[in-house]
Amino acid sequence: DIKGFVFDLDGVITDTSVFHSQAWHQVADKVGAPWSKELEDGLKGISRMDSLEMILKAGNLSDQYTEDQKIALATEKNTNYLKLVDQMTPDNILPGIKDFLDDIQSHGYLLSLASASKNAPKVLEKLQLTTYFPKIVDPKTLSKGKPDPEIYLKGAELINLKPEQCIGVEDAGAGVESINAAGETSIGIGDKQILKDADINFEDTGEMTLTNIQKQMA
Ligand code: B16
Ligand code: MG
Repeated sequence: DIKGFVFDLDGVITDTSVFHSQAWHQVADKVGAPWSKELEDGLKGISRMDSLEMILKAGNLSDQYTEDQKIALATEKNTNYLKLVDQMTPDNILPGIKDFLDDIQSHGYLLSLASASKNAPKVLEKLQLTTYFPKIVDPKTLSKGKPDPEIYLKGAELINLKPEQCIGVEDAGAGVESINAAGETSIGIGDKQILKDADINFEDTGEMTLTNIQKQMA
């Protein structure tokens, strides 16, 4: 029986995935790495330093930068990203999410957050959703990022549930892989081609309701 939900943040609860992409695109242009839809999708759910590495690799530039220069590039990206986050309000919550959170909470499901983002607490604050997520996996404690199962296993552990009692919700291919490897039921939101391994697919957040989930699990 399902007793809890482990949520991704960027791209599921809010539209920050667009801000991440925008800020990374600037870095790619600066270093002269090619930007593509595949790269953009592949970066979703990937940690900050791993994302930078993917961008540099796309331009065969990985060995052109020292460790310190890489940290400087990642820091610059984060500064640009945080400027966008600073403008955020509860209007940046994706359609239907607030109602869905209220609905699952009133049905007694437990909730935790499995975001790769070190900025997750700040983003939740801007969205005024902090009270829904007393349990947040701290990405600093992870030895491996998505697609490794660690983050979704910790998300279940934080609410004292077994993975099979949890549904994980993701917008990223790497995230769906992580949920599946953790042994949870996966919901993929967005492009069905990219999220083909998800147990349940929704085109957008507005379609994600308890009734629609139950229909797809039957
Ligand atoms: P930060 P999620 C991920 O968050 C984003 O999808 C990804 O684009 C970003 O690089 C990563 O967080 C790290 O974020 O630089 O803020 O620590 O989708 O797992 O909520
Ligand atoms: Mg995401």
